[in-house]
Amino acid sequence: MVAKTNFDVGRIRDDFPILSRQVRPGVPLVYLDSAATSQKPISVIESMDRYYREMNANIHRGIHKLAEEATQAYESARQRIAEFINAPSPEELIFTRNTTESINLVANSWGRAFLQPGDMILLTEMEHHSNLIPWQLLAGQLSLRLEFIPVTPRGILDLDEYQRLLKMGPKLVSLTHMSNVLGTINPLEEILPAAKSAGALTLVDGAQSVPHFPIDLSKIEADFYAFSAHKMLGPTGIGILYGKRELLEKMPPFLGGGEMIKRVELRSFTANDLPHKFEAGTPAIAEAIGFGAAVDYLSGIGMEEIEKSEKKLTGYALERLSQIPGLHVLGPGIEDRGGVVSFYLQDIHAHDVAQILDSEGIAVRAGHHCAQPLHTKFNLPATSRASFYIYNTEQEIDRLVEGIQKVKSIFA
Ligand code: C6P
Repeated sequence: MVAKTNFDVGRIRDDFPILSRQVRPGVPLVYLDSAATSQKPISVIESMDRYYREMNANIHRGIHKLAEEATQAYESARQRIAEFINAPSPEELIFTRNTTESINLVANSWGRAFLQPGDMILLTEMEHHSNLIPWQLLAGQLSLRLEFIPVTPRGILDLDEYQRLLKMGPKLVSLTHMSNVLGTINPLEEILPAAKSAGALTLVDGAQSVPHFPIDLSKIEADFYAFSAHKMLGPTGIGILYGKRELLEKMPPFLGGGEMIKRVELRSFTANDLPHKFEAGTPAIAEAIGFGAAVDYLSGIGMEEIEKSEKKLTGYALERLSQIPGLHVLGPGIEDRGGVVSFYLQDIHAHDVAQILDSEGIAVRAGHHCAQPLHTKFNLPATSRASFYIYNTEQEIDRLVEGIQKVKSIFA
């Protein structure tokens, strides 16, 4: 049988109108900031436009035709996203605003209901602030204890230390699947079963993983899994919290209001069934529909193909960047990482690097990337970061390398 591949970067690029724009006259865009947010294909933009033009109505409430169509489109998106990550059922997927809100939901609902003073939450040193601050807030309010799996100088988790920390009996292990700074893909197949054996629940921050490689929740034994649409070709303002049904059933609602109730009296209410129990108020309907279109687009290409092509591109970037004297890349080798490459140049501030690259039309991120403790650990105030997605090419990496050479020549 001839191997079938839908991966044709030229064709893919044609689906993203923004990629053909110039940043300034004569300076074409090289977008290397997809870890911050990805660009959107026409199919996603059109799906939201169609909703507003043809079926705009509130959902789950009306009995008229438009309300019926809008509800169907919204729930069909949930169904397709559930299939995309092979979740047991769509009712275990809660629409939130983003990964940050998904984690805050768990901290505030599960955390407040089930944690006691002195209980321990185990995080890692490579977490994004979204998986740090909600726990710091809760720890302050409930007198919890926070511990951290250390990151080694190579940029991977110290799993021996993890085993030792597990003996302290954490109630929850919450960690990122892929670091937004180091690119490290954490070995969940080792980490999650060990947490379960130690009696801890697990939460995985999938903001940087779901967009880039296949996620199969029937194999990943996570109790909670969070991600955002906007990093995987979808719109901003919508994300997912997956939670195991038996946990979500036991958790109290996070926000109160319309939609999350079955019956209300003046002094009490009965919560709605899953997933509506956690979706108070009018949701982001157009955004959910756009999210559905985004997973359709990714599935049309195939997540295995996407993973393969990003590995190749990242390998190329690592090789080219390693040839630049004075440039240091953070994180492990290609075997343990995804398409995020943070780097620094000796004696040149990351913001200067990003600014000069921008003058060449190259969009990278500079700063601590919302992972300040990790930068402090590596003794760096900031790094520059190039991050890749399905529409990037080796020619764009070459432009990045030329841009960095220009930075060096200016500061020489
Ligand atoms: N990281 C970056 O440039 P939200 O903003 O809620 O959609 O995603 C938060 C988040 C959580 N975890 C990880 C690992 C992330 O990378 C992010 C978002 C962006 O790296 C914006 S700060």
